[in-house]
Amino acid sequence: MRIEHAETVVTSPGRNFVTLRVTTEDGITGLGDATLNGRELAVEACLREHVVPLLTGRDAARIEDTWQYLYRGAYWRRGPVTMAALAAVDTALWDIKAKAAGMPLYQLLGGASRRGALAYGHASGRDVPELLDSVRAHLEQGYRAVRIQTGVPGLGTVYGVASSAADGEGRYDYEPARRAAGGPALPVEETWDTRAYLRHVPRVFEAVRHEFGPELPLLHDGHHRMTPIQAARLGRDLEPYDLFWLEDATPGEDQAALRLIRQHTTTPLAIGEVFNSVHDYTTLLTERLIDYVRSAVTHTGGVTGMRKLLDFAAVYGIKSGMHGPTDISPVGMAAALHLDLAVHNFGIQEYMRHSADTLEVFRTSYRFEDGLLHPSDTPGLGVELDTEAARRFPYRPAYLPVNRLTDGTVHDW
Ligand code: CS2
Ligand code: MG
Repeated sequence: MRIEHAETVVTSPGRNFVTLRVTTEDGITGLGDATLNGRELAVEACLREHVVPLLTGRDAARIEDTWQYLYRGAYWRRGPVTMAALAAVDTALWDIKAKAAGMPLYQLLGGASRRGALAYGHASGRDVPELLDSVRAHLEQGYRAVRIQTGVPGLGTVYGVASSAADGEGRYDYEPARRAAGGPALPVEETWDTRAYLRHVPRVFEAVRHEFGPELPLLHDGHHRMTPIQAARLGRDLEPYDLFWLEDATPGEDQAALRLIRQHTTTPLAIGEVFNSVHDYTTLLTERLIDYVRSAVTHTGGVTGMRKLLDFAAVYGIKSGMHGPTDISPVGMAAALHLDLAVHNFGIQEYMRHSADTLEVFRTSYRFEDGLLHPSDTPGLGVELDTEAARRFPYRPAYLPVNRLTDGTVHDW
């Protein structure tokens, strides 16, 4: 089953996506998500200029060999751009293999280990009343776990708060990558004050628990902003509210910092959405410093890369919590769902619902019912790309925000 053609498709139905489409000589096509929010064209160029020329003529069935060929053959290995490009090739080849076998991908990964993948949505509000309404709306949409984010008194726009009410389908418009108002495409700058945040968050969770009770799984994203001792304090202060996880409590590349946090709190920890290989996790996993790995198939070398990571995590009793914001395309989401269904050490799946325009470009078959996601039994990934629709949404450069402390110092966003 030789690869006859491979091409990148850049489209922007409300936000930018890069997709790789691979076609074999017998006309089977496979898709791979190569979206790296704010740096999309770097991955697209890596694919178009350096990777695609190596694919034509290769046997599409030799997935592991192609993964190793592109990973080791690049010489300059790892990193978000290289691993997103590799992910797109790998995912497309798994899509092709499953289509050729006439099976949904999860069947090739060992079959279903559960009925469906527990999903969590993004409840948010500029203040607590708005947040409580958002939690209610997510429960009405069928979510059985929700992430909790709010504004911080005294600060302007901060990470994680949807900018508008839900649309007719209950989808919230939250896309962090945007342009500064008017002028050239420059990152929007936000202001941050960790001490104000640390004072505020426990009150938020007290209000949510008071309103919704002790059972509802609640998650929170610290988004890389705290020092280890600040994260330790927040983890301890949130223990009465029994979180499902506290995510990105500190910038995860300082893996040893998690030792300090672990010493002070039993709040479960999740890290890894900005990681791109199993090597980013070595200390975190072998010392059991986290409870969930946050990587996405799209950023971690594809289905092959993600499976290697999850099998390594399973040895230490650590579960998956795959990244699933709207800047992971429906192709990347579908790939995650096939792994979610098959692996034993599944934890939870982030599921921000894509916009109507996005779903016009990417025709999906995965389902969200009774709080669970299922990839469907369509052969392959179960997603097709409508190139006509894709053409209607030309690329528009957009950057993720830059965060600054109140004194102007650049901080983690
Ligand atoms: C966030 C992401 O979903 C999450 O947990 O950390 O929304 C993240 O901010 C975006 O993926 C950045 O593009
Ligand atoms: Mg996050």
